[in-house]
Amino acid sequence: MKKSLAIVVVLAMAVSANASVNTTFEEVLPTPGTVPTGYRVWNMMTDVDSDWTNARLDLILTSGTLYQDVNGDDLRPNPTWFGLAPTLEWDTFLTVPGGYPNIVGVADDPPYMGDTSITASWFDSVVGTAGVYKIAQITLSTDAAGTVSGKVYDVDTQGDGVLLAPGWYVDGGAFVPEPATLVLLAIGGIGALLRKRR
Ligand SMILES: [Ca+2]
Ligand SMILES: [Ca+2]
Repeated sequence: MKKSLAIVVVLAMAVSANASVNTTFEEVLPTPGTVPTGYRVWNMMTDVDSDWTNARLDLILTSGTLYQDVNGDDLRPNPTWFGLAPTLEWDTFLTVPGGYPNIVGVADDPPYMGDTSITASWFDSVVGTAGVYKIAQITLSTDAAGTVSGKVYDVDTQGDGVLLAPGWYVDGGAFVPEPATLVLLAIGGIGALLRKRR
């Protein structure tokens, strides 16, 4: 038990060493009836402690689809259009900390925002500050499953970037943390129990 606790401490230190960029996927719970039937909406959120610069995301679905609105494109839509095209609000898109209409560039091999995959790098040209920012909206069908990888960069992590950590995958139309993360969370719970018993 002591040995496994020591390993946990080492793991926790390794995680905190990379803590300047922390990226999570948070479900948006829209008013029922407003989101296209059979889909779940997620925000990709990044917590940076310096100017956000760019991100890379590779999301490959093996089943299900991404929702790409007929009136949308790869980038965040203009909210003034939502009155005319309400489902546009739930499009899958990339964005930047400044939100609409900040300049965002999309690059890579090739930039691709499709019905079953995202393989894209994106960036802004704005010098921002530390904070928690939405950098993508990803709308998944409830039968979506697949793999997720990527990196997020701020000024402090240029050159290396920070891997999406915890790791994530897609199942049941949801972003799910990798099992290794669940183990850490469980061990945190055990720690709390041990403290209580003292
Ligand atoms: Ca920036
Ligand atoms: Ca789209």
